[in-house]
Amino acid sequence: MEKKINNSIIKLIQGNITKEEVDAIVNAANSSLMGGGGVDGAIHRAGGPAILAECKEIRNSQGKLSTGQAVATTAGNLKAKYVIHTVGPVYKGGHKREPELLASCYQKSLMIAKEKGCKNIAFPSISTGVYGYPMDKAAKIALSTIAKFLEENSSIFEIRMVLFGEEAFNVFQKTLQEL
Ligand code: AR6
Repeated sequence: MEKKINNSIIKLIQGNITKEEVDAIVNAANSSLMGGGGVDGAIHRAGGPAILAECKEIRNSQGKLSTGQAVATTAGNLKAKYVIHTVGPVYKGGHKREPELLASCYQKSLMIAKEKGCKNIAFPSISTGVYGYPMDKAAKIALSTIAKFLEENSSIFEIRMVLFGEEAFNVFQKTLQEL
């Protein structure tokens, strides 16, 4: 399933994000930047120690990464040039600025990818695992933020949302159809 916006395309893919061959892979990290489970664990395992080494340097120079912010590192052994680490909000009912912070993750990651000259980028569904964001609400925010970026910027040509499992894929598909 895909949707064209200007000269760019949003693609929905069901699979494992570490297998994507794109310029940038986005990681659903935590503020420590020291790795974790879910996508974060999978990216560090597949990408090797070079990613954590650079995360440590960033941590030492800038401190923790705030929720809604993003930062790029090498992609190590992954078939990408960069991993863009972003920290999604923990879902606490939706009234603690979660929607705005989740939108910021997509927006900031896309701005970094643009600055780095990336032509394509793969996102996981940020915050919808350990951080508990309801998939339907997260899908609306993810896809509308990406669409807005593509309406305003023409430098990134392909944005892939890589969904883990059929349920997530179906929710994103329905949301993209309604966009
Ligand atoms: N490829 C694509 N999607 C995946 C993969 C994968 N390999 N693995 C999981 N998902 P999560 P969060 C989906 O928990 O909610 C970590 O410990 C998963 O099904 O990875 O932002 C970090 O260190 C879910 O839909 O990220 C943080 O502490 C989505 O990716 C914390 O989890 C996000 O799930 C961040 O939690």
